[in-house]
Formats: sequence, C-alpha cells, structure tokens
Amino acid sequence: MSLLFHSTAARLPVWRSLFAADGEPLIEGEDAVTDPAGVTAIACWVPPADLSRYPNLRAVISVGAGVDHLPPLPDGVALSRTLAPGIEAMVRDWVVMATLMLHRDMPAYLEQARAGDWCSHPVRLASSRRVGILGMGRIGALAAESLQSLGFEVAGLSRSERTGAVPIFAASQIDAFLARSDLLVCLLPLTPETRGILNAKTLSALPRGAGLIHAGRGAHLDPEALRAALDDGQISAAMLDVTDPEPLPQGHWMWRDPRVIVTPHVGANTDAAEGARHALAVMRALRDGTPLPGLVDRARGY
Ligand code: NDP
Ligand code: OXD
Repeated sequence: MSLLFHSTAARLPVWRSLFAADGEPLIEGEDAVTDPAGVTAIACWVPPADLSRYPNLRAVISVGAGVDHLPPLPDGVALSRTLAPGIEAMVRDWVVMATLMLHRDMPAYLEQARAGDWCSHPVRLASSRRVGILGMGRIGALAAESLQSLGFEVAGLSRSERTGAVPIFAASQIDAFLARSDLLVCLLPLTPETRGILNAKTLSALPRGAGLIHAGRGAHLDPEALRAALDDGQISAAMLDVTDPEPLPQGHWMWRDPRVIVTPHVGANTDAAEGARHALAVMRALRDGTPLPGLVDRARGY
C-alpha cells in the first residue's frame, strides 16, 4: 500500500522526509514504480495518462484546492482535494489585497502614475462599501471574516442555505445578493452550474460602477461580457487571478486594459509540507477505513 508522488519535483525532498518520518512508503515518480499493484493513491495536479496501469488504485489526491482540472477517474477511485490552512490563508490574502486595491482606486492610480498625473479620487470608508463573496466555502468564509474586520459590509452566497459570521444568501437568492454587492468576489469552484456565472446578466445585476475580484477559475468569467461592462461603466475595474486559458495569451486585451489587473494564478501555491501532510492523512484514512479528508462529491463537482 503506497502513495505515488506525481507532482512538482521541487516538492519531493519535503515529501520524502515527512513520509520517512511517518514510516509511510513513497514512490518517487512513475519511473520508480516496480509493482503497479502496490500503488494505492496518487498525489498529482494532473494524473498519469494511463491509470489502468494501477489495478489497486483507491484515491487520487489533487495537490491543490480545486479539482476541475482533473479528468474523470475510474469507478471506485476516490478524489481528495488538498485541505491546507496555508492555501486558504494565501487566497484570503490575495482577495483582501485585491479588494483594497479596488476600494482605494489603485487601477486608476497605477495608470495615473505612469503618466505622472497627480489627481485624487474621493476616499471612501470601507463601511460604505458592500462586498459580496460568491462561494462561502473554506476560503470564502475566511476572506469574509478578514474583510469584515476591515470594516466592509460583507455578505456571501453559497449553493445551500447556510449561516456564518456574515449574512449568507442561497443560490436561489442570487439576484438580491448581486444587487447589494459593490465589490463582487468570486471564490467558487468550477462546476457545470458555475461555469460562465460571471456573464452579462450577472454583471448587469450589480450596482453601477461595481468592482470584480476573481480568484475562482477562468471559465467562470465571460471576458467579452466584462469588456462590455467596463466600456459601459457598469463595472469600474477588475482584479483577476485566473483566466481561461492560462497562461493568458500575450497581447490579450485584459493585459493591456488599465481597468483590469491580471495576476498569473498566484492566489495560492500549495506549500510542500502542507501538501505532504494532507497526503499522509489520506493514506491513514485509507488504511483505517475512515472518511477521506478532502473527499470530493463527484455529483456536486466540488
Ligand atoms: P469549498 O468547496 O470549501 O467552497 C465552495 C463554495 O462554493 C461553497 O460555499 C459552495 O456552497 C459554493 N458553491 C458551489 N457551487 C455553487 C453554486 N452553484 N452556487 C452558489 N454557490 C456555490 O471551496 P474552497 O473555498 O476551498 O475553494 C473555492 C475555489 O477557490 C476552488 O474550487 C478554486 O476554484 C479556487 N481556488 C483558487 C486558488 C487560486 O490560486 N486562485 C487557490 C485555491 C482555490 P455550499 O457551501 O452550499 O456547498
Ligand atoms: C488550487 C489552485 O486549486 O491553485 O489550489 O488554484
């Protein structure tokens, strides 16, 4: 019963030492597999092309929080996403930074700085700005807490009815949620239901001049709808950490438009030790027959 490491080589030394400390066998890449029947789990971003090589495979572990990039897995193979406080804190930090940047008109100031243009815009209290967080899961809830502590009026939206530290709208109440979101933050998983959710209809349901902060997945957003909303003044500016495709092609209008700031999917980068600890927890659960940490519900898609 072993885990096959199929992730970034730079993470391997840390995984090696944590697995050794736990007495848990680690196969250091497909080339090191001597007995495919001994592979019980694979930790990867993208799995090896031929999973039928591993007849006793029971779990694939995504070395990240999202799972939308993974192909369908064979029946009987569970999917676990990495649960790590570090991932959640990193994305929370990016969202707080991006929210403050839009709240304090940084896209406009960055453009003015290039032109040496000393011109101020009205400064508003955070408490006068309503932030709406699409996706109140592990990351959304953490971001909500931080933004609320900065004084923003925060609400969230989740698929099911929930309660939390801030008001949470259910998916069926999306219109009311959008209508009160001066700054819209997307922290949704990409599923058939959420693909394209940032479209002309949803952007037009926001208060006029709203800002968009997007750290979910590129395919949530229709870029042409964003461009039209920016040109029309419906959206004032956007901060995007995710695009479709990634990398965003050179010369794409979103790189050049001063109202849009793109970062290259750097909201989080799984810390090697945290990833290894999650994988060790999955191996323990497989041995003990207990529920897998980070188990993805295939029907929901997250
Ligand atoms: P969770 O699974 O913990 O939370 C997902 C949230 O989205 C839940 O609140 C869920 O509702 C809600 N949701 C799902 N579908 C819908 C829907 N159709 N309508 C409304 N709400 C919906 O995920 P995380 O918080 O851990 O991560 C969220 C996403 O963040 C990841 O899937 C990934 O896309 C992105 N991410 C981006 C990173 C980056 O570097 N930019 C890094 C890490 C993650 P409910 O509570 O009812 O289940
Ligand atoms: C993740 C990501 O899902 O990097 O962890 O986006």
